[in-house]
Amino acid sequence: MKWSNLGMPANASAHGAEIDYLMLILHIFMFALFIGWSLFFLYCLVRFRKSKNPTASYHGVRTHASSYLEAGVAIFEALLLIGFSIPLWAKRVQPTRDELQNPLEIHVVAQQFAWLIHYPGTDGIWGRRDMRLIAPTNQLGLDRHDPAAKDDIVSFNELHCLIDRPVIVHLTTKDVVHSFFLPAMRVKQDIIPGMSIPVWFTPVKTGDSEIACAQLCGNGHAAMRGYLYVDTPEEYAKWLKEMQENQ
Ligand SMILES: [Cu+2]
Repeated sequence: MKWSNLGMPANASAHGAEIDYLMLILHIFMFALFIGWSLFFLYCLVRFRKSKNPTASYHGVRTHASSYLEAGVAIFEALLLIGFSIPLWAKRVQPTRDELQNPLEIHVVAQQFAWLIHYPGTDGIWGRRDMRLIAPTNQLGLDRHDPAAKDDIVSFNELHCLIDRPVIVHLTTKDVVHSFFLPAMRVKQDIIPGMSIPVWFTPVKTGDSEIACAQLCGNGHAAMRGYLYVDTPEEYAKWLKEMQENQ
């Protein structure tokens, strides 16, 4: 673990280094702000101490300097938001065609307190899901009578993907708000009831890492832990075969 990772596990995604860089810059700026405001605070303690200021000032400042300063700060922050943050966010959520060559698409359904992971199988079509079919043995409510569902794979807390192949995860929830967090991939996205929200990343290192829920979603929140496996093509094929036999 590098100090510049700020406590995060080693990055394993193509875009992660940029996120880490941004986080580092943000922390440096925050540290500079902290030092600046602390010095200002100390200055005020000395400058306006009681012994030198026995009576309060009832008129306060007589110039508009502070108003102009505040307007300047507001304009600067608006420029940062419009000129920097929004384009950066657009770049993150709207991948280019090159970035998403032949993506692996997966549905992840969050529930209290687990991750249900639904692969469309060889036909590439997700089978029908119906909440009336939800049962202890079918937590996803997958309709196995639907022809598209015949080859579907449902995995519990285990997400397998392939090295160097972009992944799009479509996030939904069965109950409350959860947040899909892949620390090693530098991906975190809230999951909102009634919405399907996509996130994407390209894994560049094989190995396993954690899937965490990053929204306090109930008393079992801390146990809502899954595993992300970045496989070689051989490992992935082997896992798929095992899963197909056990569905
Ligand atoms: Cu949760």
